[in-house]
Amino acid sequence: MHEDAESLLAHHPPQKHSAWARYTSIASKRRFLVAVFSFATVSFLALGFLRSPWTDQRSFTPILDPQTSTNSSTPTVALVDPHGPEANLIGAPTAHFRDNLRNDRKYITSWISAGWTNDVMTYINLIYLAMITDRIPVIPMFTPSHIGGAVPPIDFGLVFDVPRLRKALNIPVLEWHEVKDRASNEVEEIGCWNTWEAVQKNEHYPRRSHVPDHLKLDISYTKAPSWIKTIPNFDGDVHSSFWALAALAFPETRAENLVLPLESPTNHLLLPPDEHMLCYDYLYFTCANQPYEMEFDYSPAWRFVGQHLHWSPTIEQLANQYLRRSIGIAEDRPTPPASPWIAIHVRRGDFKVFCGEETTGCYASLEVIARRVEEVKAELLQRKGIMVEHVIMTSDERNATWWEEVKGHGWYGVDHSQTADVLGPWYPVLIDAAIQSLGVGFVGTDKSTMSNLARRRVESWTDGATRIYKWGTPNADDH
Ligand SMILES: Nc1nc2c(ncn2[C@@H]2O[C@H](COP(=O)(O)OP(=O)(O)O)[C@@H](O)[C@H]2O)c(=O)[nH]1
Ligand SMILES: *[C@@H]1O[C@H](CO)[C@@H](O)[C@H](O)[C@H]1NC(C)=O
Ligand SMILES: *[C@@H]1O[C@H](CO)[C@@H](O)[C@H](O)[C@H]1NC(C)=O
Ligand SMILES: [Mg+2]
Repeated sequence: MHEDAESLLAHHPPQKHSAWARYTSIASKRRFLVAVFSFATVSFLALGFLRSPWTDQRSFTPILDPQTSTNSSTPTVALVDPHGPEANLIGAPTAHFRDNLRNDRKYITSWISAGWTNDVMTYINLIYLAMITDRIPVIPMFTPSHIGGAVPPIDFGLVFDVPRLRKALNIPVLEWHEVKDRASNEVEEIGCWNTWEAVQKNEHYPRRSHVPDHLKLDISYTKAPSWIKTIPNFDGDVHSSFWALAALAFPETRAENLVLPLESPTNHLLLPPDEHMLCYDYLYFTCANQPYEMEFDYSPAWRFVGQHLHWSPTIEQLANQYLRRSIGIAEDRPTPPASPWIAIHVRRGDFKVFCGEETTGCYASLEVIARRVEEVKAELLQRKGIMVEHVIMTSDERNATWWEEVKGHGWYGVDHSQTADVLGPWYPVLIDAAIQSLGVGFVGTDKSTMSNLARRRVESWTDGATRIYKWGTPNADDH
């Protein structure tokens, strides 16, 4: 047992009727059931009835869809994606998620809890952790943050092209609404790992998220061991390591690290971390080698997952339409290849908090940003022979005078005056994020994850030229 468990036991010696005693009795019942189940599985395997779930999932062979092959006179072969819901769930979404999980598959999930881009990165981390643990990622919805807390959630698959992702990664990828019926009011209990309390000392609870409320999950959390922390005993950082979290996904390390869980808030149950639908409270602060790793070229989460996460056709079409409208070409015509464009992202809004005492010279001036724009243009001309014709500004700045100055530089803005009313409050940010990533170059704001992901996309998708400008003091970007 890990030292945390020992010290916990020392402070709470097991007694009859204690929470620990109840917990160990639940855990041993579960172990008994697991033993029976494993015996059944082993005998099944021995008889050769069960193929390894991975042999048929890893190869991309078409499967005959039984529903469409019933007409024997016309042997229609429907292509069922072996990495999609049909091949990896029992059937249509069910009222209880457990009723839809296949016994020959293992799943993994997690929640989000920050700005939208941070949440995108968190789901990228979830999918990467799924890859190294050989589990199927089940991705929840996006919940709102900067766009207003009352805005309804939006599906991951509405924003990103999930079928394309599955094909690129060659693994199954599922969304929660495919597993559990969105309309279900059934509250379900589940045990999850609490990583947040293992990596920081200020908040004495697992990371908070609205996702479990939407999914109607009543979670009993088990505190993860402190050795998941990337920089041991360092209070200044809260990252955990992918492979430390992965170790907890396997039975031996899991068993060695079970400690008394927290009661689930609704039904007051104590549950060990689920082995079928493995779950962690929060994966934003997760890295392989160093904190905030997605800013670095080698980031495995970016290289193996993030770069393959493309916009859904809907979002990409909207971005192109808004872009054409902003440049002033007919919306239904393709962007002429002869008119290459680059995007800028100026992140302001709540970034004011980083300014502290610095008021007037904190945010970079447009002149400072223009230097980086010129660098990007020069690099594109020199390296690729591309003449940039249009510069598109995206920003959360609302000051109309500032936007006038943007136009004064000959740069275009994106007109979102109708977007939220016509399409919904999610769309200004989704369209802007797509526009930022689809040009031949990009200039973004230091410290912004939204800028960083745009930079990485432009680099990965078109080998484009990118710059990130620094800010915070009047001379921050002088170099
Ligand atoms: N529409 C729009 N919204 C933005 C822009 N920049 C920032 N925002 C809003 O501010 C949020 C910033 O949070 P996040 O996405 O986590 O990025 P970060 O805070 O810059 O790291 C975004 O999700 C948007 O809601 C922009 O250029 N356009
Ligand atoms: C079955 O195949 C026949 C012959 O092609 C066709 O006429 C019929 O409509 C099909 N029935 C169904 C239910 O698809
Ligand atoms: C708006 O922007 C202009 C130009 O950048 C600036 O001079 C002015 O102080 C800003 N107004 C506010 C209220 O921040
Ligand atoms: Mg953020």
